[in-house]
Formats: sequence, C-alpha cells, structure tokens
Amino acid sequence: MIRRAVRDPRWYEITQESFVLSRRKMTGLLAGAGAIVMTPIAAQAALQPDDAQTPEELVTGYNNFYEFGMDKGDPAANAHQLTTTPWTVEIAGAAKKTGTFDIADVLKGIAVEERVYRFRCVEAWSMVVPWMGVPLAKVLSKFEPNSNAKYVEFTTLKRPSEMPGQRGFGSGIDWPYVEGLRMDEAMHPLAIMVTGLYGKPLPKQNGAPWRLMVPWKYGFKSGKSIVKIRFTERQPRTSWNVLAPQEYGFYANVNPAVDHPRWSQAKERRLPSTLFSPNWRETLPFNGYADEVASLYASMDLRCYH
Ligand SMILES: Nc1nc2c(c(=O)[nH]1)N[C@H]1C(S)=C(S)[C@@H](COP(=O)(O)O)O[C@H]1N2
Ligand SMILES: [Mo]
Repeated sequence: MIRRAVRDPRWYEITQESFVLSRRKMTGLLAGAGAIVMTPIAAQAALQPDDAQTPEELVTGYNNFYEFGMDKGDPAANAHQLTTTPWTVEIAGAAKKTGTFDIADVLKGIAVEERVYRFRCVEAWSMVVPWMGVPLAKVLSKFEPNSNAKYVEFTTLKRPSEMPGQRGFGSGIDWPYVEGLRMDEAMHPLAIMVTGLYGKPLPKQNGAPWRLMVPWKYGFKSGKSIVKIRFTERQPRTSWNVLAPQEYGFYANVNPAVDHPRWSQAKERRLPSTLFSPNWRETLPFNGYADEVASLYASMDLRCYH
C-alpha cells in the first residue's frame, strides 16, 4: 500500500458502504455442508439509494492481495496457483478448544448468509459487494474463548511456492500477513467470515477459501485466506501497523475526519471509477455503519486510536 501509493496514480480510487440481508441459498463451496441461509439478524441498515452493487468483474479483477503481487490485476492473474483443498485452520491461545481443524468442520452447522456490504479501501476506493459468509461470532464461539481472550489475531497463509508476492522483496510486508480485532469487535454481528460472493464460491483472488470482512474498517483489516486464529490477551502486532504505524493504525475504523498522512480520507471513489468519471463521494463515519458500531468506541478518542 505504501510504496504503491507513492508511485501508482491509481491509489486514489474510492469507496462507500452499507449492507442489506437477503435469503439466498449458498451455492458452491458450502452447499455440500448443508449450510442454508436464514438470516437471524433483524437489523437491516439500508444502503444509500446510489449504492448499486459493483460489477462482479471489478470485484474479482481489481484486488489487493499482495501475496500475489502489488498491481491490482496481479491477484486475478496469479491466484490460480493457490491450492485451497485441503484447508486447515489452527486455533490457538486463550480458548478451551484449540488445535488444527479442517475448515469444513469449523463451518459445519453455521448457516451461510448473504450480506451486501459497502467496502472501503484505505486507498480511497470503494465497492458494494454481495458477500456470502458466516458471522465471525459463531465461528469464534465454537472454540469457547475464555476471559483472557481480549483480542483475536488472524493469520494468512504463508506459502511462497504458490504465492509469488512472498518471494523476494515487494510490499515490505514480513509474511505472513497478520491482522487483528478487539474481542468485542470480532463478536459484533456485522463482522463475518466470507466464503463466497455473488452467489458463488469465493474466488482465490478474493481470499479463498475464507476471508474476514469487517465493513466498518478499512479494507486491510479484512485478511484473506486465513489459516490461523489466535485468542490473545494483548493487542496483536498487525502487518501494516508494524510496517508503517503512523499510516495504518490498529483500529483503522473508516473515518473521514482523520486523514492518511499522505492523502485525505474525506472522499472516496466508488468503483467503477474512471479518469473522466471518477465517481467521487463522501466517506461516511464507520463507512456508514455508525448506528451499529459507534458504541464499541464510545470511550475512545478516535483521532488517537485511528
Ligand atoms: N492476506 C491478505 N489479505 C488482504 C490483503 C493482502 O494484501 N493480503 N489486502 C487487504 C486490502 S488492503 C484490501 S483493500 C482488501 C481487498 O479485498 P478485495 O481484493 O477482495 O476487494 O483485502 C485485504 N486483505
Ligand atoms: Mo486496502
């Protein structure tokens, strides 16, 4: 993100968000697991009238997934090299049930829902995507975290043989890619683990077989192709925060009032966005989910904890 932003004029693309719930059956990956959608969440934060869904080919063709390269087209070009079966997940730290589990067992019995969320990258572009997935809270609860679990750390796959961006120097990230949430953020009903989009299994460039989606935070918080979940007492060290703490905070809540040191976060480009039709729009606090999540941060100065 950092170096790219300096040398790539495309960094200034945009976003916005919101979500709706629908009741479509999951197809693909999880169909065999018998997971069927019946959204239990009553809340339906309305999308704005101009929150049309982003064309699928942009969502699957314009990506940040530095394990596969730093250009927006690299993940779509290279991610086919990734083997996603079998896929195991290591559960570690402050929980009753720890160990290594097959992803199918982790997801078993949890209904897949479709959530249309706004999604905003810290680089100031945004999309509206029909994600399919499961509430993160339901996944985490299975492992019975204990009272020492104050944070959750998520680690992405490190496999240089299949991930060309992990070979040699590129982004400056010390692989694997690590992200984290405070426990109450992770347990919030809007946070999901995504297993599909547009009614199909999740494409590899979008983080197959599963990736995090935290719609009120900048995109880098939503780690892809997760292989490890660790419950911790201390705030985890996260990749972007370690690389450039003054630019990428741990919390990274979407906030139009706190600029990135090198650009404004007040506006965003909603994709599709072109040079002649950049489609700029206002960025909303918490990416439009303030009614749902602002209470999580009631006692915090979000200029410090950005
Ligand atoms: N493992 C991993 N996860 C990642 C990234 C990455 O480079 N590696 N990029 C993040 C960033 S900066 C964004 S904006 C989103 C992009 O998700 P998308 O390509 O599905 O739109 O993924 C996030 N998750
Ligand atoms: Mo991003």
